[in-house]
Amino acid sequence: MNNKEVVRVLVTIADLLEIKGENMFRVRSYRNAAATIDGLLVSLELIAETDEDRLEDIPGVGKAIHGKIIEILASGSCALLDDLTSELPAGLLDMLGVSGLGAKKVKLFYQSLGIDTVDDLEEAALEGRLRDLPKMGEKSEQKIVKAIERYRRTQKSSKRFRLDSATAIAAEVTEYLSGVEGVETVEVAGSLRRWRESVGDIDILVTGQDGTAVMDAIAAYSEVVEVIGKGDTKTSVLLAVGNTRLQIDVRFVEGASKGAALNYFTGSKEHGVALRGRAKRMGRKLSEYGVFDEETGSQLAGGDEVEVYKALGLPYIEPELRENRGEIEAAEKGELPCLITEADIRGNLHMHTTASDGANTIEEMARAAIVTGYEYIAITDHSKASGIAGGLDEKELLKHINDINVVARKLKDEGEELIILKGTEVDILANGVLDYSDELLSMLDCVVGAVHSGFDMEGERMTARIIAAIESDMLNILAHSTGRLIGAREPYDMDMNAVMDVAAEFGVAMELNSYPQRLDLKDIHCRMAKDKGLLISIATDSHSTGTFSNMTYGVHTARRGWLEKQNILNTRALGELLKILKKDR
Ligand code: DGT
Ligand code: CA
Ligand code: CA
Repeated sequence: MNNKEVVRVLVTIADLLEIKGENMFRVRSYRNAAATIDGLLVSLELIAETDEDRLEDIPGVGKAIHGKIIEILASGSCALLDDLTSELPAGLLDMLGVSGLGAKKVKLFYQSLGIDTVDDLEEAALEGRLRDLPKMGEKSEQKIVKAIERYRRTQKSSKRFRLDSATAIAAEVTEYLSGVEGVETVEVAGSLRRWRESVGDIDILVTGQDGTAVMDAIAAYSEVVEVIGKGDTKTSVLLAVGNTRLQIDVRFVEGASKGAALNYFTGSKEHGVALRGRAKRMGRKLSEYGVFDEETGSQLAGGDEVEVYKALGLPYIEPELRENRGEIEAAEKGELPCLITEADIRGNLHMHTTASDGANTIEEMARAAIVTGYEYIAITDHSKASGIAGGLDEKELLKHINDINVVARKLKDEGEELIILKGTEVDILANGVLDYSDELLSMLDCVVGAVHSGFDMEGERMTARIIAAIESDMLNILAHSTGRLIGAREPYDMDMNAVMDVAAEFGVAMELNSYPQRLDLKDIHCRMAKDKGLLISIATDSHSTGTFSNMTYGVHTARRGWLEKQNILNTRALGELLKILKKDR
């Protein structure tokens, strides 16, 4: 249960209570709680895991709703919502999904005309039966018809899936298909192979002896809830994922076409179109079966993807670059970037411990870092303004520094080589001032700064706020700098170009946060940072030892942003890193 899902449940409760005609005071308390949680940057789930009582610190959330939140976090719903949904017609919830229709309008249509489905509402609007209701008219009827059309369209265009859940599901399906008799290779293609931040569906390419057996196998896969289409070489199925559906397209080709098919189905579509245009200009034809000489029809390549590019006069282009953003031109000139790999990563400069909102101690995080193979880490707990995240006040920070030293000494005595940097994730307050004094910040090795409040600030003010923080010259790294949560929260309004220019001037690195719901900086911003000569810190922002593995999402996003080893702060050897972090301090 992420915060957004909790918010959704609370808003639904408020809407249904209002439609039912409950006391407005009660309705409002649910709405207020939802709004507050929507603005939080810390994960309620994580707080609940470590210390449930801390949930009571959420400002403006009373005891009754506090109990509901715990219930929602534990079960995904709560008894009150279950009662409301069984009491009221299910179609009212669909009506609330039509944009422009809030609880007030839905209540009006339901109470006065008995309308309780989107279809009924559309009919009533088309027949002019809504216009005589209070505060309604012909114009508002037309608006509702339009909104319902839009609603139907978005219902159809299926939801996009986060990279981590798609990756996990693809791994299971791949393993399953690999076990089918006669199967030789199973490979993920499509946007997932390009490591896009979200994927529409999962594309899988299979080679082997018997295509029919593969098609039968995927249709019979235990997680499948619907077979959309099934042919000799292509089958599409839907899997149930939570309360939504994820499509899997499985294609079977002969080994002799594998490279070309992989190339075709990896996309992107735009990259494929550009490649086929290039082939044509060379008197060749590129299809999912191979590269062919247009005149003689003889096959020049097909089984191997590297050979496919070669037959088009190009070096191999990594999947992450295939977005038709200049990669073909760069390949032509021999100027493709030498992309960063996970093996280049030496450390991790953003993580939390039980001192603030993490689930593990300094020592546990350090030992997990040793297992991961890191040479250095920075412990960066929250500052005091992030009260809900257990942020440290000045006194607590001093003690924390001492605690880090104690762990560092203990590990050193054991012969471990991990270096633990003392850091903070300091809040950038609404006026751009950092949440600790310069004197205190100077005692730290690594100062990560971030915005944790006031996300709805107007663009010019937000830009000025972040620039002021950079100009304090106390920051080393600007963390998750747009605040977006993929599929859940829009980035805040900010002039990225201006912020990066100032960051370059003050030697501040930008973070690429590896949490699959953040991936912030995103690909095009990484590339912008590279062009401006900024360094990027690819960090996991871990709140527990289990999430160091998210580094892979950060690294692949960096690759989508054309980043190379030298563009990344945490590929540097310790000595060089420390020099960069010290600036002139
Ligand atoms: P997604 O699923 O929306 O995240 O994005 P993709 O890139 O995985 O797109 P998808 O699943 O529709 O198709 C997979 C690949 O197949 C796509 O990247 C390129 C190729 N492809 C699909 N449809 C077309 C098409 O109409 N024209 C061309 N040239 N290629 C296509
Ligand atoms: Ca796809
Ligand atoms: Ca597809």
